[in-house]
Amino acid sequence: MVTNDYIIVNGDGSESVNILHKHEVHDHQCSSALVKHIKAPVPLVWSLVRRFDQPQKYKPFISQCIVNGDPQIGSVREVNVRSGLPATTSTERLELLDDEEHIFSMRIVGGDHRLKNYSSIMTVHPEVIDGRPGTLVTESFVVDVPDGNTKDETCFFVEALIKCNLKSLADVSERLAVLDWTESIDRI
Ligand code: A8S
Repeated sequence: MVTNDYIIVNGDGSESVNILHKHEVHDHQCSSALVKHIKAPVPLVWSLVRRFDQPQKYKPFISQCIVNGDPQIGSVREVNVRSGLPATTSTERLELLDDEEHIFSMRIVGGDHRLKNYSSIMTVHPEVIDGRPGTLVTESFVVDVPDGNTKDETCFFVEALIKCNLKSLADVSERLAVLDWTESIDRI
């Protein structure tokens, strides 16, 4: 068993290992972490990330999502995936939602796709970008390597999906940040 050490570079340039992104990784599993710098403040980015019931607000491959009742730890969502991917549905459980520390974690518990025992964690940290409030988002995951695939193939596939999600999260957040900014100009 190995662990996936993930180093985060803090805004002041110092480095610290973020233990949240250390996963237990077994032999038949793969794991990695991705980061995205977003030119929008933490409250705005977090307001999108925290919505367990609305992943389609920023995830481009999701067409619909249904949660029964108010989302809370242990809630399960049924997600419909857009056509063109090797999947149509996914059943996902909310594992952790911390509004103070800005931590979101989910686990995939079913669906007609090949990602078994997938779990992921996202953390959202403030940083300064071009002298303005920005956000550093880190997302890491662990998943079983499906029969017939290699670790590298599995990592490449999942990383590609997460990169799309993080790019879209940045686009949506940055668009909303500009809207807020122009609205405040209108009020002057
Ligand atoms: C997420 C992360 C992932 C989602 C994957 C990796 C998925 O929704 C898609 C294609 C698949 O083959 C698997 O945070 C699955 O959403 C887009 C249906 C789970």
